Amino acid sequence: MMTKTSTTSEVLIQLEDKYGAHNYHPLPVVLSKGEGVYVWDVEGKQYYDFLSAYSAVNQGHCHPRIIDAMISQAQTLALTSRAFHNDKLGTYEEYITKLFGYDKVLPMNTGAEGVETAVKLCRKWAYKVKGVPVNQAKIIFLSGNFHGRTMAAISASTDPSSTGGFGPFVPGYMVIPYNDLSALATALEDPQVAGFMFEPIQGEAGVVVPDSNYIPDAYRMCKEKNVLFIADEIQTGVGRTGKMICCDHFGIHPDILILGKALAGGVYPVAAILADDEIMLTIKPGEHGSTYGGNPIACAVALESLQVILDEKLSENAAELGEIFRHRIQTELVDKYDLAVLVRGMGLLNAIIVNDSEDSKTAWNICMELAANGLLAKPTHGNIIRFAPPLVITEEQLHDCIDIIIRTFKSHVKS
Ligand code: IF1
Repeated sequence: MMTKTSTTSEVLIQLEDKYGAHNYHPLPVVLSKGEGVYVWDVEGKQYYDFLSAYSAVNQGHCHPRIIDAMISQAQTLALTSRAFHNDKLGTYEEYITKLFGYDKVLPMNTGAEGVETAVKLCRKWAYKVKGVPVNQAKIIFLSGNFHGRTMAAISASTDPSSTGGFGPFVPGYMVIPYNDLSALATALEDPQVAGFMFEPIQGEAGVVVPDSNYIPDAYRMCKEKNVLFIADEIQTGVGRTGKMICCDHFGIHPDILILGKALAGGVYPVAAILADDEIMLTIKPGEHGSTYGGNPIACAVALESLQVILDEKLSENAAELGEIFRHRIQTELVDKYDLAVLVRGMGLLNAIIVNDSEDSKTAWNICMELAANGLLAKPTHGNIIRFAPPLVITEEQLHDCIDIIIRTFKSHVKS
């Protein structure tokens, strides 16, 4: 046996372990460089990135146009606060509202703040427009949801690791089973319900896709009860599922749309809450905001990030390559090897379900082997692996990646 020498990676991992809070358990890979679909670790090993920072890096790592936009804005004017106007905000606001078809946008920074904002906006609308008695508004959420880490977000969570030890929670929430229209019908009987917030595909739950009629039927039912249809497209939006937003697959226009992550191409925290005037204008000056929200760098970066999605036809690429991914994984892996039970997803947001229990280490072990073979992916639960490469991936690169995935699963079968 060779004596193990301490690598740069090990030293850096130990540093994080000693001085950083222990709120994560990452794969033991230390990345120091990224470009397009690739990242490199400190030892110089190259990987395909099949997590894309949880879909923040749809445009690929360090996209030159987005980086240029950020650098030139950073060198000119970075932050003014919203106490003053800035010369980038209005242009960006016009662009994003026209692109997604809304009257107004409210800019924030992180996804969780976007969710908080949507909750506040929905409640304000409930009291000012719908006529719900003060402090009585309720919002419906779905079991298995993930909306972020703040109190408003975790108060909706059904995952004990998100909620355990963090109570008391925000009141006024109803959580009903996912993909269950009769549960929704029952919940909507309550006249104090003001909103229905959902992820079109549940990411953390394991890339769970609802029945094809669920989103359109849920929308219609919410409309009948004058309940706001609030789509958290922080992960599914901006091209990831093969359309600009996932709701586009169903021809549905949410009352409130929350975007984040890839809205800024993975270089800056930018979130957007979009709604029409009847909803958005219920919040008056001084009633909501943030120091960094709508800052000039954020506006320049988000504008460029959206234009890159359109110019490079990244939604279309996600749709086409997603079909190839699921078809090859289905026919060459799932149909042939017991270890892979199922492949599911839309566009380039996909998951493979592994034949083992939720609390097993199998998905983690396969991800370790994938990393050794040059592909980074992340388990969600012990038996589900998410595959979400940057949308700039080419067909040739995707085939190379599918080969790696199939080869890794096969060799795991043998071990
Ligand atoms: C972490 C998951 C992904 C999100 C949706 C809001 C937010 C997220 C639909 C909050 C964030 C990330 C955050 C990351 C893990 C993660 C994640 F596995 F936990 F579920 F992506 F799939 N709505 N999701 O997916 O956005 O405040 O983070 O900007 O470690 O918490 P944020």
